[in-house]
Formats: sequence, structure tokens, C-alpha cells
Amino acid sequence: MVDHDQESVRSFKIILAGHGYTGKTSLVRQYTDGRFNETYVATLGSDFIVKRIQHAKRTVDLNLWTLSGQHCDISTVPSVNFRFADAVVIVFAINDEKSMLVLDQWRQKAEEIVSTDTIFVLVANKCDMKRMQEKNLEDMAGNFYDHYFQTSAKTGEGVGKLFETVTDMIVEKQANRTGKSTGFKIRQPSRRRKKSSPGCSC
Ligand SMILES: Nc1nc2c(ncn2[C@@H]2O[C@H](COP(=O)(O)OP(=O)(O)O)[C@@H](O)[C@H]2O)c(=O)[nH]1
Ligand SMILES: [Mg+2]
Repeated sequence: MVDHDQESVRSFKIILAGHGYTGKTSLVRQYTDGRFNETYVATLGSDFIVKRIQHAKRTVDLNLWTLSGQHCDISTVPSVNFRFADAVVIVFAINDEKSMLVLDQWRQKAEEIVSTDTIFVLVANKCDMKRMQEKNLEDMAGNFYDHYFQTSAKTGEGVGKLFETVTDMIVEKQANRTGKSTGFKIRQPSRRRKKSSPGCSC
């Protein structure tokens, strides 16, 4: 017998990438458990958790992957990590300049393998802290991202909105493909598709 409940479950792959210590694991934990931990436990390789949500009367499994950001040379990160991603969330911390400098490298690494339909969003995390520079953080998104968010995994600010909006965007992209637009507007970035250049930024 066909299980119609199971049949209607949709599954999305969302990958959080970016420099180490920017709060990727904390963002996922805040979203899935509503908890924040001050203690740092480095992600080794990659980590994965599923959050089941209801979205527009459908059950959706969000497969949330976090990648280790402890790479001296991002060109050595296997791009296969990003394979089949519906959305790539690139995270930096507003108090960590280094994490801003490697954004392009992470984005280009993901672009080596994802489809042109993959959603790219940029997240400025740790918004509860003092920022490093007075630079307009939104400018960092340039023309490369579909959306930009400011979050604090510590206070929870912006975290629900981040994952909810990314889910909306994935649903909209898929609906567009089948000609059933939900009306959710996605900014159209003028992404360059080019390979990352090797080089250690440590
Ligand atoms: N103040 C503050 N600290 C944060 C925030 N997000 C993460 N942290 C802290 O930053 C450290 C690194 O967080 P983690 O999620 O492990 O970073 P990851 O390496 O990117 O996965 C931990 O000590 C967290 O408690 C945030 O939004 N605000
Ligand atoms: Mg981590």
C-alpha cells in the first residue's frame, strides 16, 4: 500500500559553510533545539541533522549540514560536500575579519559543483557582538547571493527567519521549474561561475 503521508514529505539539503568559529553549528543548534552553548566544539569534517517542519501544508525534512571551517587552504576542501545542495548558506562573523576575507573562496568552492538552481545566501552571524569594522555588511553580499541575513545564534535573533526564508526560496525555485510559482520573490543574482583560485589565506 502506498503511504501518502510519506509520499508528501519533501527533503531539502541545506549546507552551512564558512570559516571556523563563525557559529555555523550554533545556528543549526539554535534553530533545531532553541539552545546556545558558549563552549566551542570544532566540527570535524561535516555534521548533519534533520529538522522536520510543516511548510504550506506539506511536511518538509530540512537536512542541515555543517562543514568544518578549519581549513588553511579552502582549495583542498572536496567540493563534493556541496553536491545536490538545494541551498548553500555561507556564514561569517561580524567580529572576525578573517571570516569575511574567505567568503569568496567558500562560495566559489560550492559553485564548482552545485546546479544553477541552488540558492546562495550570506549570513552575518554574532550580531550580538561588536563588529570589527564599520563596513556596510550588506555590501559584502554583492551580486552573488540570493539573500542576506543578520543573525545571532546566541540570542536567536534572525535564526528562524533565516531557515524559514531559505525554505520558502527552495520551494519557490522548485515551483518555478514546474510552472507553479508560489509568488515568493527571489532576488536574481548575477553570479559568476568560475573556479576558485588556490592559495592559503592563513
Ligand atoms: N556571542 C556569540 N557567540 C557565538 C554566536 N554563534 C556562535 N558563537 C560562539 O562561537 C563559537 C563557535 O561557534 P560554532 O557554532 O562552534 O562555530 P562553527 O565552527 O562555525 O561551527 C562558540 O564558542 C559559540 O558559543 C553568536 O551569534 N554570538
Ligand atoms: Mg561547527
